[in-house]
Amino acid sequence: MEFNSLTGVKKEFRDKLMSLGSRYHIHHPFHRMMHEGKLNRHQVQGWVANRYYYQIKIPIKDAQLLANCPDESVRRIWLQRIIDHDGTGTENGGIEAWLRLGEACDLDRATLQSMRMVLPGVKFAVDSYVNFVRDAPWQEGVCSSLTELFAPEIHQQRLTDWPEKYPWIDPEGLSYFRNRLGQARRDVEHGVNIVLEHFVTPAAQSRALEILQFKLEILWSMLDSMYLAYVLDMPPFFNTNGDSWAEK
Ligand code: AHQ
Repeated sequence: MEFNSLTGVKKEFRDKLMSLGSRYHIHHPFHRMMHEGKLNRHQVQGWVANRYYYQIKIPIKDAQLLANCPDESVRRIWLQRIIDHDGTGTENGGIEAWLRLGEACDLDRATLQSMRMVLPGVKFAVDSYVNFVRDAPWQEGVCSSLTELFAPEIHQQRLTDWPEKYPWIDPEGLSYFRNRLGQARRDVEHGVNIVLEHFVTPAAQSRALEILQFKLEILWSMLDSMYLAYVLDMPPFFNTNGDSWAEK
């Protein structure tokens, strides 16, 4: 079903889903600073290291959804999402590309893989996403991925901005964003069709909007934690006995 040629109730529902784009994390102050070239090296590195935790949990989340889904035609398509992140024996996936993004930002792989820079608030937000999909009906899990309706713009923004505004970052490292442009569009088309077909009553459609709002809050609160730590210099326990939280 062509997303843009809907009519009637489905079009109304689609428009309501799209209207939540105003709450997408592209509008978060941290992302606005990134877009305007205002982040320093430490702030970019903090973002990359914390988003690494999100990236490695996406295939776990997708596997949870597969485990809940009895429809092999859906599983066959959804499986690609795991491959996109984990790669195959011959092709690197998004997790490897994210490690290379880290290296392009002068963060070695071991530092990202140690997770020692992952802020508690980021961990709690990401874990709540994985746990939601583990426990929810698979169709609700699909709905929670629809924040990617708004993702192509944010990936394109980084591809456009970073070479000019962060010249110290090796542009080779941006391949994650480049790959994600097409993958996000493909994933969202599949996800939206499932959501439009499954969430048909007014009550179901308000549930779908609630789920999308929940995921928008996850993405927003991840950046809240990063803004506190890296922009306001208030990492967890910054005002206690002085031992730096990240080094523990
Ligand atoms: O890199 C991202 C990614 O692989 C995914 C999978 C999808 C999901 O299943 O929830 N959402 C998502 C997102 C990725 N990148 C975010 C970004 O800002 O770079 C955007 C995020 C999303 O919009 O949900």
